[in-house]
Amino acid sequence: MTGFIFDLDGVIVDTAKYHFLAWKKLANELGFEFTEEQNELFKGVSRKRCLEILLDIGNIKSNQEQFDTWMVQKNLDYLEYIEKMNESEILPNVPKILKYLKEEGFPIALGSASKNARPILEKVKLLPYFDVIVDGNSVTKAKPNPEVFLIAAEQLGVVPENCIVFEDALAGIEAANIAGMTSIGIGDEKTLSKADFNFNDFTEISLEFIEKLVNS
Ligand code: B16
Ligand code: MG
Repeated sequence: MTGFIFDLDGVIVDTAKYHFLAWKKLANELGFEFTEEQNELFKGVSRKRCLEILLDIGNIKSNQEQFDTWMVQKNLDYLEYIEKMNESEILPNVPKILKYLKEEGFPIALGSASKNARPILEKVKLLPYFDVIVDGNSVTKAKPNPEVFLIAAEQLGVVPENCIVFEDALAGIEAANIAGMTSIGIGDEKTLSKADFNFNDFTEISLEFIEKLVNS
């Protein structure tokens, strides 16, 4: 049996823009600029690691209490943005693929670094498609460590070799490869050149391609 594992941010929805706005607000409050280009470094990276990188960019030193306060502040701002999300923010063709996989009886998991994954899936009404959710609340090691995908495979009851992972971040592609899974890069082919297959987005992925992949 083949199992399918989806990353969230950049694969199912574009929440990177909301992460960016919340990190930018914090950076500005701390007195420095944060650009969309720098935000690229944050994709697929845990919240804690993102704040460490942000503070490096701003050359800001902090004690543990300040660090924790800024983590909470950023998340509260981010939650305000995702509160307003709805189905219109699902990336093109994602529902069609999920529907097909569900109808064909394939087990489906989410494998995301985000601790907000479940409420986001609820907001965009995709939660019922997922048999398993492995997110930032259930893992201790960040991608490229394969932990998130290995737990997803185990919970799906599918051996890693039979799992297919959709990812938009290099660290995620590396995690899938280390796990021995088939990796499908969604986004810039140059950045994601380590993926087994590359597509700009789901509109380029046909049901025939998935069928072939499963039977190969
Ligand atoms: P949170 P993914 C990741 O989601 C984002 O790409 C990354 O920018 C973010 O820092 C991380 O989730 C943690 O998110 O602050 O909501 O726990 O791509 O792994 O689905
Ligand atoms: Mg992602």
